Amino acid sequence: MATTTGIPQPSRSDRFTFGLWTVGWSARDTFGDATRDPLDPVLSVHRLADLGAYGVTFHDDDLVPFGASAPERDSIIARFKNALDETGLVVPMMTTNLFTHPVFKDGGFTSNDRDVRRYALRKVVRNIDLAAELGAKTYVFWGGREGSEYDGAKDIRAALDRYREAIDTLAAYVVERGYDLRFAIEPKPNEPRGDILLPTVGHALAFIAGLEHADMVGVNPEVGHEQMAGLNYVHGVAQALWAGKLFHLDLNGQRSIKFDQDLVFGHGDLANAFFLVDLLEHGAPGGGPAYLGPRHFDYKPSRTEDADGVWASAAANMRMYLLLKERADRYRADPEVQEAMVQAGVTTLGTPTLAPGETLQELLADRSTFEDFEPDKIGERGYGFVSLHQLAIEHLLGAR
Ligand code: GLT
Ligand code: MN
Ligand code: MN
Repeated sequence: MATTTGIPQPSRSDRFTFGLWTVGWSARDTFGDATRDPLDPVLSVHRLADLGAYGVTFHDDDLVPFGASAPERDSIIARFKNALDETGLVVPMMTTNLFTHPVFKDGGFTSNDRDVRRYALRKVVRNIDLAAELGAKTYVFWGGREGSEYDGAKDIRAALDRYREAIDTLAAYVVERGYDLRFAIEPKPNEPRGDILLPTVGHALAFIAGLEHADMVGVNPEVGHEQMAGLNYVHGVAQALWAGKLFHLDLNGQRSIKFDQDLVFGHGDLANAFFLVDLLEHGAPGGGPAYLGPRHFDYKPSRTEDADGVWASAAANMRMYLLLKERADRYRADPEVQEAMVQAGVTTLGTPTLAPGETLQELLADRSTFEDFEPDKIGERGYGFVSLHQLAIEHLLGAR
């Protein structure tokens, strides 16, 4: 919905969601103290609802402080549920904090200490029960502490065995309980560990293929995490879609290969963000949205921002997405773009290389594919990719 200022306003139907840990980050970093007070999750629910969000997501410890007693936990959850009822916000995704407490300094599922691994499973199971109760459909696993700094200190093959054991055990629990919940593994190359296991979308997909309940495990790719590895986020998301594994996603901004910035969506590589929105909104075969899940923001309001700045930055994520969606819609509808796509061959890549029913023997017998093929002549073709990209950028800049 556009206002008179031309800035689109989010509404529930846009399905924007935020982690409680995003707006709730009090901005403590490696070098400095917190610059903001902690936020009451109930306040966050109300503020996000006022801004037009659809839901919230959280780690167990974002809502219930680590070590709270059972009665404290019950009353915190009851108060939180009340806020959800008052606002109509939903909880489509939940996750576990297996990284803050010192006990997880060497990881949760893959700690060298077996007692820690057993405790990690218990912590997750308890929160999976809450996720099912709150109606979450996706349970995320971000293994930020699953990794190492020293190659001799971690047996990576054993660690992967333990990772698989944990996910298989938890998946079996979900199946046994009959919960309507799927798992999504979130890759990240490094930070906080020097090297994290399952560092990219590709690593995670390969890991998932070897799981007992592979069908219920997908990925939760984050913009900045792929970009920290120098990778193209749109490619990663596209491959996850291609594999039927894009169960959830974390939108934010990152400027090149450096520490995890968690900027507002689109405040990093804007052109990549444009093509991501284009893929999500128009990437289904034959057009239309390729991804139907929540548009989840996992960003951090920068340390420089005060309380007002927190909500302004939350709103900025949604505005960026909607602005990019508007731009992508116009890009797709532009006949010049459609013509440029034909010229570039973008549309013919969908045609199978072999004709229907054609065998390799028939290809070998087709002289036009080799004997009469003229590589020098065909090699002269220009693809016009730059012109097509220029049209995209002109749309992105609002010039068309
Ligand atoms: C953590 C991390 C995020 C993950 C969250 C899920 S928490 O802040 O930086 O990328 O998505 O555990
Ligand atoms: Mn994330
Ligand atoms: Mn991040």
